[in-house]
This record gives sequence, C-alpha cells and structure tokens, in this order.
Amino acid sequence: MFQNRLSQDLRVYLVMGLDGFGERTALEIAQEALADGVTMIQLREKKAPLKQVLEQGAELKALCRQYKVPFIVNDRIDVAMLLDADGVHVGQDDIPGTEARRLLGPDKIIGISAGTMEEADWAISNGADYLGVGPIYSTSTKLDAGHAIGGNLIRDIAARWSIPVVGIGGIDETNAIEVIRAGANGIAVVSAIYNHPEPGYAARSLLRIVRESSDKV
Ligand code: TZP
Ligand code: MG
Repeated sequence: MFQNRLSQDLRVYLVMGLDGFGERTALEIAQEALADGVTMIQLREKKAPLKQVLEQGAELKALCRQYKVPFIVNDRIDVAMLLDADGVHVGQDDIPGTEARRLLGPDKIIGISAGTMEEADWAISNGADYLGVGPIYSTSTKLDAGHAIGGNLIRDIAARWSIPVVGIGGIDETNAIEVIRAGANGIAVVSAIYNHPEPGYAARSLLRIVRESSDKV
C-alpha cells in the first residue's frame, strides 16, 4: 500500500534548492509547480546556512502539505527530523538507510541513490523505500554526477526488484517518455522545471508525459 502510493507520488519529483531563478523566489517556483502537477518535492540545499534552511524549509514543507505532496530532505537527517519532513533522500556515501530508519521511524520515506546494480542491491538491503537511479542523461546541474548511464539500469532493476524507482539526471520533456518506458515510476528533475520560464507549464507537460507513457508500459 505504502509502495503503491509512493509510486504515484514519484511521478514528477521536483528536486530544488533555495535560490530563486529569474524573477521568482524558490517558494514561488515551488508553488507554481505544485499547483500544476508536481507530485513530490525534495529540498536539496548544499550551501545555505542551516538557520536559513530551517526557516525556508519550514515554508516549503507547509506548501507541500497544502498540496498534499510529500516533502523530502536531501542528505540532512537532522534537517529532516527538525522539519518533520516526510522522509530523507540519501546517496551511497551519506547516512546508511538502516541508520536513517532508526532515527526516522517506520512511517517516513527513505530514498537512496543508485548508479549501478550493486548500489541498488545495497540500497534495498538497507531498507530503501524507493531508488533514485541516474544520472540517466548528462546533466550540468550536478557536476560530480558521473557519466550518463541511460535507461538500462532502470530496466534491470525493474526486472529484478519490485521497488518504486525514479530516474534522475538530464530528464526533460524530450526524453521523459524513455525513462518511464524503461520501467521507472517517475522522473526527478531540477532544471526542466526549476529553470523553465513557466515552471507550472513544465510540471503539467511532464505529468502528462508520465501519465501517458505509464499507461503503455
Ligand atoms: N543527482 C543525480 S543527477 C542530479 C542529481 C541531484 C541533477 C539533476 O538535475 P537536472 O537539472 O534535472 O539534470
Ligand atoms: Mg548526498
């Protein structure tokens, strides 16, 4: 049941920091994207002072609650706990899933990144609720993301495990369909929504693509 719900929530997953873009603040971008179809949000802020992350993170969480969309914190289990986020997303070198679970309890969402089948196996054995797989395509958003791996790992994971999977890295309206057809439940994006001149429009088109391509899987 939890996983069923999660696979729906993962359809259009916006990963964002706290800097605004263009004329919009981070909150304004999130608001437009939520109003038009984003199904989950991850706060991934690497450089702002903790005080600011807690203040603005609380506002972002409130916005997510308003739209009944899960609010996830990247890396920082302390921030996730202080904000009473719906979960945490961690990489292979961050706090292990089992330890995150001990701190967060059974009801919170734990997402873990994986770029190889070994990493996916490790994440699952550490209690991941979903996997973030990538970078699927090349991306300039995360400079140390490594080389693009394409859709094959998603295909292999879908064949081997029944865990919700979201693809990440260089995904936009032109290639989202391939990610879903490979077997992902959704797409996680930064720039395709965040840096789009109309974030709401981008969210709506991505959700339509995910919906239409999921029907055909
Ligand atoms: N992890 C792997 S790729 C990536 C992250 C956070 C960045 C994705 O950003 P974009 O702009 O959607 O390529
Ligand atoms: Mg990390």
